[in-house]
Amino acid sequence: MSMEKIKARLAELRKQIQYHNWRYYVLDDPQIPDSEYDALFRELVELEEAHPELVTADSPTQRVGAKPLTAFRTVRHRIPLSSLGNAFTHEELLAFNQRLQRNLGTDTLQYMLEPKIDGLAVALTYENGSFTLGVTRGDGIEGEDVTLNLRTIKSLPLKLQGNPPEILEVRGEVYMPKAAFLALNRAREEEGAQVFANPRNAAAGSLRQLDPKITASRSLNLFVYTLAQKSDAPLWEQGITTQQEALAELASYGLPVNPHTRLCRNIQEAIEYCRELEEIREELPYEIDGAVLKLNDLQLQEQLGSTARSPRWAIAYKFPPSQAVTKVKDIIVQVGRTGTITPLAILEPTFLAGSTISRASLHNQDYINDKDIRIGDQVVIQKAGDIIPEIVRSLPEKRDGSERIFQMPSSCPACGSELIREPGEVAVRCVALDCPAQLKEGIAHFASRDAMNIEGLGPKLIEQLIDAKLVSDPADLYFLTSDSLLPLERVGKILADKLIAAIAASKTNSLERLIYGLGIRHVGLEAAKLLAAHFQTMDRLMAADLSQLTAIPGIGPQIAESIRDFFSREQNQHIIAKLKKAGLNLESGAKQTSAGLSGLTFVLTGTLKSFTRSTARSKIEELGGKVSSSVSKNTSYLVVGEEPGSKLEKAKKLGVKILSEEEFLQLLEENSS
Ligand code: 3BD
Repeated sequence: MSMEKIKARLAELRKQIQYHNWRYYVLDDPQIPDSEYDALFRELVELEEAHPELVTADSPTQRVGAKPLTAFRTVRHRIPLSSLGNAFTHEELLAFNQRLQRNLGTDTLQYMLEPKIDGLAVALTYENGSFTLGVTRGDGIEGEDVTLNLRTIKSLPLKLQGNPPEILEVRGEVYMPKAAFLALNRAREEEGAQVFANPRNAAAGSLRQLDPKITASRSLNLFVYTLAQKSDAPLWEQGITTQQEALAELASYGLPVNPHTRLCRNIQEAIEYCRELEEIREELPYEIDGAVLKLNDLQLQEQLGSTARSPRWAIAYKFPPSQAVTKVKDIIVQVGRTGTITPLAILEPTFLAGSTISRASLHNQDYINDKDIRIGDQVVIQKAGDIIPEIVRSLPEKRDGSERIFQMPSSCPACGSELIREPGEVAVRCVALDCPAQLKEGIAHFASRDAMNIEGLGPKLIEQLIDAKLVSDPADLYFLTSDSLLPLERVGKILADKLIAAIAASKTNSLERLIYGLGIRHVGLEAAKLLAAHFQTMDRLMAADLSQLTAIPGIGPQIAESIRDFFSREQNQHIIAKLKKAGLNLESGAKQTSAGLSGLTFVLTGTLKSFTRSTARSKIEELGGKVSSSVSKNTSYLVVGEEPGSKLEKAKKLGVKILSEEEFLQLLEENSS
């Protein structure tokens, strides 16, 4: 074959494959059998292999890049991405319409309706018809460059059809189809990996992979809904005067536009269509959580403009929570950190509004009695705010006599001590000071992210530590040695060293983290911050009386009472004394927050033993320092972990000070008390 012929054949094959991709992935209406498509694709691959110099970036063979990225680049959006106001009832939609009619002085407003895809917003740029940039929404101002991952989405054309302009920017939603989500979670469960809570999280996790090969294996899909920019002139000067025409234009380029969009001539039609969409919601192969109403006329859109956050001409109608019927297989009780005993319904796993529900809190005996929920009952479930599963009501008419009435136990399921119900409270609690279940929850809370953030100290390990009697309060953690951990099952030298290092690193945490970590009833993160800022030291907090506590704005009598109660217990005073002895930071104050590391810029390289990059970063930032990703002459310190990268060389060349992990820990310690 002559070179001319080869080029012509390549062009022809690419064009045909692009066309059939579009028929298959965008229109869902293939024109040729898979075998024929495969033959075309194979021919293209072979011809490109024989002539690698003729491979183009927008060739259909080039969806999955060769090597993984090391990080995503941050990109500023040329045109920011807005947010969207919400409506939860039809009345709110009528009010929205009235507001627009009043503002525009007309009573004939048409709306374009689109299903609201429960995915992730992205901005796509095409230059001269080729896909060149794809960025996540991020905060609307800046996002991450996920071009390589988006290229793996089969319905996303690498090359546009028709006569695309020099620059085209479109926005849309990346999502994971329900079936792909269920299959992915099934596979992850088998591998023992963490399952995703819903398709949206799965889509986010898949789009955030540094290796496009992983993204490619995740069956992501896409719908576009905004023509943000076509060349430089306003759209209506280019013959596009409505959202409907904009969507048609997008479709004409071969981009995937949702087939369930509809023009409604007035708000009544729009509301009716919202109802229809809700009816077909379950049958759709992807999750939608509502409908988006957009004023169809682009010039009227322009006239209305936007508030600081969102356009005045559009609104998202959110479906009311969807419900399902399932069976209560069992009711168990859990012991919380403060000894509260909560009953929990174990349900026949059911897929509802984006995730599989297998348990729902029943709160207390009164709640169970009021709703007459029995073990074995069929019940109606829904997700409150679309997140927290709850039982709406039981279906007594479905009973067959085998159901059992549940009664809260009179003794603690973990330690056997008698449970009490304080006057005026619905909750039943275990007040045993040495209840292992409470201790376990208490330590887990102490180690949690917002508290002392001890990495690697998960529920399993905590249980082992308590069972082995190595730990009977949080302060005991700081007296553990690597050797004392070795007898524990599945704990080797490396893990033990890592854990001890992570525990030691937490000694320098801020006072507010420690106060929060103590798990004083009613003292959340906010209250802990107030207390640390006000008292500055643990000693002063411990000595404070009720009136001193309630004098702080934001600390009410209930919190104050609870703090007094906590510190009046001898056992807790003993724990604080042990923490002091272990050398924990028990002070806050100006020195720590402002001076500390302020003015210093750190760069991290290699793997740190004591914590992950993000924890190291937050520690530096907590002390007022900055973290940068690249070494320059302005870098104050390069912190070097194991297997450092090229940054080490660069730092040496520039004469930047280099810190080992140990030196870095020491620096943190010195600057935090
Ligand atoms: C959809 C804004 C406007 C162009 C602003 C009117 C808020 C996510 O199917 N139209 C749609 C969908 C989302 C949209 C707009 N049309 N904005 C739209 C949208 N058919 N989901 N969104 N977004 C996209 C957001 N995302 C994350 C955090 C905050 N806001």
